[in-house]
Amino acid sequence: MVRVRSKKPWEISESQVTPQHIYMNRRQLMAGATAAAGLSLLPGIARAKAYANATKSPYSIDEDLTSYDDVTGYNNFYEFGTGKKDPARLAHSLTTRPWSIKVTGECARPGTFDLEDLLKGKQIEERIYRLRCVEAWSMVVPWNGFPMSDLLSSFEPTTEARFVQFETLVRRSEMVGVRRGSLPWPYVEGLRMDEAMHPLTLAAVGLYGDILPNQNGAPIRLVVPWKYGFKSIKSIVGIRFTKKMPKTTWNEMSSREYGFYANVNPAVDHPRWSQKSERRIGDFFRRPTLMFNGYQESVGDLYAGMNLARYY
Ligand SMILES: Nc1nc2c(c(=O)[nH]1)N[C@H]1C(S)=C(S)[C@@H](COP(=O)(O)O)O[C@H]1N2
Ligand SMILES: [Mo]
Repeated sequence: MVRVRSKKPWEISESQVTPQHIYMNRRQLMAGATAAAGLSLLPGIARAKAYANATKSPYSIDEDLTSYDDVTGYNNFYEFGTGKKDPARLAHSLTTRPWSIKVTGECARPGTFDLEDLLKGKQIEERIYRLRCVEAWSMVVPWNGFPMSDLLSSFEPTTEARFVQFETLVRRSEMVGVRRGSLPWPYVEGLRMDEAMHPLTLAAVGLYGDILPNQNGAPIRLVVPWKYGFKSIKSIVGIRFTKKMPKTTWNEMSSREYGFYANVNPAVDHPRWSQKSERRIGDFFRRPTLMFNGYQESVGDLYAGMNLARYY
């Protein structure tokens, strides 16, 4: 398959990489827009992008990026509605500062941790990863974050910790989808410890060089690029180290359709549709889906000898 070499993020023009609200703001100001009273009094004109200087990660893939508008406009985040456009419309109501994460279970240093403290001194990387949804669409996103293993190891999980569960915030007053029902809240997800500690597993705090938009799981979410998107839980407030395989939302909803492992696998179909191909958002044609979403070389060993049709 011939692939056109894709542009590196730093070769893309500013209008493409700058989150739109900032870009618009800058443009308006450059045009000397004075209509909005007070706008010209904003200190420092446009806020600098939070992760503009993130180090480029060697774990990045070299593929065309999905546009900022698609990454932030076509989402799954049921706390803000079940439609793909709902989160972009409705997630602005979420307050993401201050933010804390409660860490419990099989670890030597449980406690409640302030996000600012957790981020202190962290080297933020840019990693271009695919996100592939179980509904057979995919995106290529320049995430900003750091290895989840960094965060997890700071709590000193014990040898009893075989799995880790993640939990999303539930705040009815700010989450219209929570008020409507549709899923049992909180949204929970989990990984086996070796999956969680794998260097590809990312604690994401930004995308396209800036902080995460609310609809993408602000202020901190998981990204597990070789698994279906539902594993990549958003707006995390709880982490629990467990001996036993933890409960996960979609597996509880329909275990026949959504397994705990949820590794991207073109050979194992969803009971209601094929997983052999996918449509990259922005493309017209479908493309063949790759084993482990193309990360086989990195993660294949984690599943050596496992029957992946049984442990889907
Ligand atoms: N808390 C929470 N996390 C979630 C979801 C959700 O509904 N609630 N949806 C999941 C699904 S199904 C997908 S495909 C991805 C989508 O991430 P994106 O909107 O950043 O592309 O988020 C996952 N994380
Ligand atoms: Mo998904």
